[in-house]
Amino acid sequence: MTRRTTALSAAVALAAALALTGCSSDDGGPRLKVSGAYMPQPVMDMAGGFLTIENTGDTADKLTSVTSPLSDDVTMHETKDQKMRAVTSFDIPANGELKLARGGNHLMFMELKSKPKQGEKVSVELHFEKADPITVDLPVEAANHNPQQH
Ligand SMILES: [Cu+2]
Repeated sequence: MTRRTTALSAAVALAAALALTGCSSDDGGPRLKVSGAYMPQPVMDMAGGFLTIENTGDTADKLTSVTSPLSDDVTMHETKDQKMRAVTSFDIPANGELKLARGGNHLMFMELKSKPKQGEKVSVELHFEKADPITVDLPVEAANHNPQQH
């Protein structure tokens, strides 16, 4: 009885330890960090989203989907020859970054449930092939905001 209880509590402790370390990838997996996120204030019932995902891990990952309370229809777009095209994923290279910026890759929010104004925040959950999902708040900036021009 005592022995069994000990084994059980050891298993519970181990499970708790695993849960604690579950998000930080010391196992050589992708290590992702999001920066520079923003959404230009939407002028119609659609909006774009921009951010950079840095991967300091030795394993490549992919951004596979994006969800948000603002829209049930969030897609990933690339821009080629000034035309937007939906893609099923974006590559996040090992020891590299995925950059979503005006004129290039971006997130596309359709049929907005509300129209966020400058100064507000839009919550977005990023889903990856390997890494755990990351939730980020996109600050809403002026409609013509472009950090690259600063
Ligand atoms: Cu687009």
